[in-house]
Amino acid sequence: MVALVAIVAVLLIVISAVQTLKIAELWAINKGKVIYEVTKKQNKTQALLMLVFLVAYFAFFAWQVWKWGDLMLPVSASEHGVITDRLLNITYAFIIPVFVITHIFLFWFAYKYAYNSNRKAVFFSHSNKLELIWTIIPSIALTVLILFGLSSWNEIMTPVDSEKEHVLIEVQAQQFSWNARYAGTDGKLGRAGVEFIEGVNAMGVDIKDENSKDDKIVRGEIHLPVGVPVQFVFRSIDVIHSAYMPHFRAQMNCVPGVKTQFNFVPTITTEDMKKITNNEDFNYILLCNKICGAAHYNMQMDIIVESKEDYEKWLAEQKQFAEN
Ligand SMILES: [Cu+2]
Repeated sequence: MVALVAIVAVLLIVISAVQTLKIAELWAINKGKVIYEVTKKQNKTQALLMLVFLVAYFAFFAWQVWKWGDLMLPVSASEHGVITDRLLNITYAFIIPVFVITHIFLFWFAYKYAYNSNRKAVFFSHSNKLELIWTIIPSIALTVLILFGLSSWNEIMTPVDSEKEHVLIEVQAQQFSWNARYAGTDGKLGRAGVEFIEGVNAMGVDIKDENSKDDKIVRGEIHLPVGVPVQFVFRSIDVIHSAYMPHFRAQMNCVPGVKTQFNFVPTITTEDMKKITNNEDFNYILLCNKICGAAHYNMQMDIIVESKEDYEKWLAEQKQFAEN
């Protein structure tokens, strides 16, 4: 509320300042003072400022990279993450040179071609050659990016073959926590839905479904075996959330009434990632990446990637749904 009042106040101040300036201008024009003529000196200063801005702009850009570059994500910890990173790097390789070159031209030309009373403009209406160049080059670049993106998307989004060894986990989002359920020894998740939520059955698992009996509900953290495909199924019981696992380059919306899915193969254990990042406290996390309410910022769960043996030991310690 306070923020809203402050925004309205600032807006009103800006509007009244603009109006006052307008009145002052009209007043001056009315009195016969011509106030729109730009002097040669002003013209030169403005042109020079364009150059100053160009240099300051790139210096600020470089400073940011230097200052905060180490806050970027560490190496990808999933197989498909490597593909995603490669796609991102190829995109950067296209757009960063374009960004630098176009901005140099933009501000350099503003400086070079500042108004000069001795110069006459060239009349130049059309050039087929130029049109072809600036149509064909971006078309080729975009086609390469789109084709590469589509093939990466297909590789990433294809669900794990159910015949293949994999872990099946259902993640349920709610304001403001995550619940997870592992398919038991039958490899199947029992039916679940908001209509079955009752008391301790916070995930709304249907107790009557045979497939539910050996399912395992875990809280606080999920464990994943390294090198084994993990098939996630996402649900939400209230609003839209987004399950974001940045180190695995994975993100998927959790939508009420709809099941969404994502899969990845974890490639680096938590212990190894601690060494890679030189951070003893490192932990993989699952975050909500959709602003879903007041405690959205705190909606997270730890992910522990470990050897297959350790994972199986941990899973064996978790209670089956029927035992609860
Ligand atoms: Cu959320």
